[in-house]
Formats: sequence, C-alpha cells, structure tokens
Amino acid sequence: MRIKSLQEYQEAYSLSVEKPEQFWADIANEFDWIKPFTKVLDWSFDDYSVKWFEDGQMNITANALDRHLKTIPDQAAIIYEPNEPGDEAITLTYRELHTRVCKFSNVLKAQGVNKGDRVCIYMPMIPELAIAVLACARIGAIHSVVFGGFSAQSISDRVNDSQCKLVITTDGAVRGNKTIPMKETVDDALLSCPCVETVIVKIRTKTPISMLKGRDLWWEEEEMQASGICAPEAMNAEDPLFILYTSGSTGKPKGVVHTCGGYMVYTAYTFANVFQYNLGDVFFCTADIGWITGHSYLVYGPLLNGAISVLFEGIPTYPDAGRFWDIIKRHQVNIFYTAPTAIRSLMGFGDAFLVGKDLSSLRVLGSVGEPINVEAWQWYDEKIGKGNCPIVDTWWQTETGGLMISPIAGITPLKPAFATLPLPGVQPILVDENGNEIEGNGVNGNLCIKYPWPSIIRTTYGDHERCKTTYFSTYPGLYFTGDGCMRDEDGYYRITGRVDDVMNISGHRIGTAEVENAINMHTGVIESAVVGYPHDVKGQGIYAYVICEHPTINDELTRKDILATVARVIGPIAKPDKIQFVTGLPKTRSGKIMRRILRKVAEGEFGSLGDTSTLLDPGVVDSIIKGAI
Ligand code: 7RM
Repeated sequence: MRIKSLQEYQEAYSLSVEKPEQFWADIANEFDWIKPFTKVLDWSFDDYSVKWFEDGQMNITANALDRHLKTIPDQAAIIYEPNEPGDEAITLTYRELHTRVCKFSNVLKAQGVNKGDRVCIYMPMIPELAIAVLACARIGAIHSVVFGGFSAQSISDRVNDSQCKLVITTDGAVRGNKTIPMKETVDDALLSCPCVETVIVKIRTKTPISMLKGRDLWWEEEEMQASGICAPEAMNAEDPLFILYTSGSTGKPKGVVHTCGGYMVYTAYTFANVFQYNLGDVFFCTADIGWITGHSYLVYGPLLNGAISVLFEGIPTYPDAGRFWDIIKRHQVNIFYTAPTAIRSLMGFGDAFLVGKDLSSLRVLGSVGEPINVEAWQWYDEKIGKGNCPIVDTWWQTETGGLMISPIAGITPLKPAFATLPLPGVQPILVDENGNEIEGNGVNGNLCIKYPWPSIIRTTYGDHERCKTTYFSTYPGLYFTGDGCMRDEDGYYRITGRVDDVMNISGHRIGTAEVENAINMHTGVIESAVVGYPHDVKGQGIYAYVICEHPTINDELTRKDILATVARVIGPIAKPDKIQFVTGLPKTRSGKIMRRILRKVAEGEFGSLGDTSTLLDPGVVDSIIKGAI
C-alpha cells in the first residue's frame, strides 16, 4: 500500500482508474476483517448510493488498537500536550489506550448505549475526547462530535437532529489564559433536548457545576468500576461510524455520515502515503478533533497506522507565538500538519519567536483547510522547513472523509499554493456552469469528482434527499465539491476557493445563511446579507450588511449586541468582522440579493460592480458604497 516513487504513484493511479475494485480490495485486505468482504463496490451517482466492501464485517478500533498490541504495545499512541506549557505531557501507549477505550466502552454499554445509537461528544482537546470517540466506534455507537467552541443552541440543534441519547462533556475547558464553561453550555442545550437520557462529565478544570440526579454521571467514577475488557462489535462495512455536522450554502448545518469500512481503508491509506509515515515518527496535527481533520488525521488515520499522534489542548499563541515550535522540539515532531491561517498568524509575529527554536526533527510539513497563499507557503518552507521539508498542501472536505488532491511527501514535485495531483482513486473533473467538462490544461472550472472513493459521504443524516440535491444534482452524474479550481499547463490542480455561499473563516466552514439567520434573530433587525471578504490572517473575514427597523441610537453598541447574538446562536467563530448598517440591499426584481455586488463592496472594489441594471433600485448601491467601512 506504500508508494515509494513517482513512478509507483503513476502506476497506482492508473490501476485505481482502470481497475478500481481490484485496487481498493488489495488495500482493504491489509486490514483485519471479522468477516471478509466478497463485494467491493456498488454505486450510482444518479440515484445516489455508494457501498464499499458491503458484506464485510470489521471494527475500526480492532484495526486501530488491538492489531498493534501484538507488535507495538508499549509504543506511544497519543501524546497529550496540555494547555499549560509547564504541565507534564501525558503519553498513552497502545496498550494503555486500548484498556481505557475498553473501559469506557463498558461505561457506555452500562448506560444502555447500543449499536446504532447516537452519542454527542462536546469536549476540549484532552485524551478522553479521543477515548470517547474510539469507545463509541468499538461498541458500534455513532459518534457526533460537536466542536467545543459551538454554542448551546448549536449543540441542541445537532443533538436533536440525530436524536442522541447520551452526551459526553467536561466541567470546563482551558484554552490559552481563558477558562471556558462546557457542562453549563451542555445544560443550556439540553433544556430543549428530550432525547438525552444521560450526560457523562469528565473533570478538567474543577469548575463548580450542576449535576442532575438521575441524568448526570462522573466519568472518573464510572471508569473506575468498568472492566478493561470489551470485545469489538462486529460492524458491517456500511454501518455508520460517525456523523459530523458541516455548513452548506443553505439552511442549518447537515450531518455528514461516514461508514466504517471505507472510511477506515481510505484514511489509513492516505495518511501512510501522503505524509510518508514511518513507524516511530511523531505526527502533530494541530486541528481540533471537532473538525474532520482531527477525526481523520489526529485519531483514525494515525492510529490505524500504529503512529504516534500529538494531541495539543491549547492555542498557537499561548504562552507566546513560539508554542508550536516548542512542542515540536519537546516531542521531536517529525511531521507537522496545520492550517494556513495559523501559519499566517504566526508569520505576523515576526521571526523573534523562532530564534533559538530547534526544528531539526521536522521532515514533512502539511497544510489544510483553505487555499495557502504563496507568501505563507514560502515562509513555512523557509522558516519552519528550513528548505528541507516537502509541504503537502492537502485539499479535501468533511464530505470526502480523507485527503483527495495532494502531493505525496518527497515524491510529487511541488509548486507553491498547488494541491498538485489527485491521489490514487480520485478522479477529478472540471466543468463549466452548464456542467460541460472542461478538458485540457491551463483551464479553470468548478471542481467535481466523477467516481466514488471509499470514504465518500454516504448520506446526510435523516435526509437523504438533501444529500442528493446538495452534492449530486448541480451536475448530474457528478459529485460537486462547491470549489472552484484551476488546472495549469502541467495538469496540476490549484483550488481557488468556494463558488457557493459557504465562507472559509480561518479554515472553518460557515454558511452565509447561517450567520444571516443568527443576525436576524437580533431585536430590531429587519434583514441582513452576509458575504466573505479577503482577510490577511483568517483567509476570509465575515462582512454583514444589516437593515434595522429604526436608526440605531448607538451604532457601536448595536454592533456589539449583534456580535453577542451571533456568538450565542452559533458560537464566537461566526462573529462578523465588519457590520455595516444599510437602509436597503441590492435586490433583483425577483427579490434575490445580488451578493456579487456586496462582495465587491466588501472587497473595497467600488469601481467594477458590473451590470446593476437588473436591480429593483440601483440607487441602493450608491448608498451602500457611501456607507462602506
Ligand atoms: C479538510 C477541511 C472544506 C473546504 C473545501 C475548500 C477548503 C480545504 C484546502 C481547501 C484550498 C486546500 N474540510 N479547503 N483544504 N482549499 N486548499 N488545501 O477543511 O469541510 O471543513 O472544508 O475547505 O474550500 O471545500 S471542511
């Protein structure tokens, strides 16, 4: 399964296109199956359905944990680096992680959690977050991790959508010099979640919290009583493994469903190859487990490969902007995987925080989450990689489950800001607005994928129609990514950003409609329109145009109030960077907001607004330009 040269990549790629079933069956057979599969793939992108290894049975934790007990029981699986740099790091070996996962599996079982039940996990970046995820997978419960920065409202929306019966959380969290409530937020959320029977609370901050008799349990007490032996549940390859909510261009976030077998095969394969992981290497992915990157490349991909994975609780700027570099030295990190927004932010602090930092353990660097600009790429290459570490710019999505277009470290010749070439099994195609394929090189288009790979989204939880219309109806017969893309003269791919109403704020996906709905909940707001605009550090910032009932008495205060409303409804990450009060929005005769114009104004480009003649009231544009900030 390991690609070792450009020629091997090309051979693997050709085989994956010509004989995809043979290609993936060979890779899948390297794993432990409880019952081997006989069918490899069944699919249709027209009436969307995909099944990989359908009649096989397995358990992803048997492959991520038990399999390594024979060979590397005493090797580190997870190295936990706490928020406080002075606190001791904690290493969990494969044997220890296995025991703790088994214990917590038994805790969940004792609470009546069965195969197929949904469990919501709302926790900070501590080892118990990974343990909770793996325990669910071991007993066949479907985990739904909700990022610890989301609001009570967001938790209850997600818990209700998938009808979770149990929630796992902590008393509080620490991030940098802040203490953040967790259980209190869960308590608020659960006021409107009758489906939840049990809450398990791990102590992290010793924050006083309310513990409801008959519902709330302490993690420590339950774990102490549990046995450390728990056989992995036999899962069909197509049984759901997890739900992860992600934002789209309309409505509330949707629950992306991934299944056990295909997700296991694909995350393990891409991890090993793209990062060229060698046994004993220390891998540090800075993403939170609350996002897909954390699921696939902090937990599952690394553990499936018997890797050493660093789990960091804090933030890149605490106690100062040298924290990542200190962690790299402290744990002798060989492979470092982070987001362009972090790179740009640290670059902004200047070289002072790099002085005296020993980064010589590094061998491979990775980037994910948003397009990386050339300056950031070069800074990363020179200052962090010392010109010696290949940078893998990995393009993929929550829906793709794993890396899709990416260099293979040290093998694919690089070009700054290019995700380069599709990985084996991935068949990208560029199409124009009408869905016609744009062939040849030196072209731009909308990025689609024309053939299934093992970890493609299976459905959106509880609403298969939504999955079909969102991904498979824009261009019939193709999976539409929502991204624009160019293919240069060498056939290299460069992702240019979303072409739909999804923003990418510091690598976090947020829908414009979601932010508008939150703003519209604020008293006195009649209507709003939200667009993304270029932001030096975040990649994109959020720009909101807001119409209020009356002129506000104090614009500054109303702005702050609106921010508070958005933070309460969605979470602090969705707070607009700019709010402009307007008296009207540019609408067409049919009532559609012309976002193109609002985007231009937000970018500060007032001269080239294009055709505004179809607007109901073209005068609105002038007044918006006058008030632009
Ligand atoms: C992994 C993740 C997905 C969206 C995707 C793109 C953007 C991600 C890159 C990128 C350019 C990259 N999942 N994106 N990686 N754009 N180059 N290497 O981020 O579901 O949260 O976001 O992120 O727009 O559609 S996600």
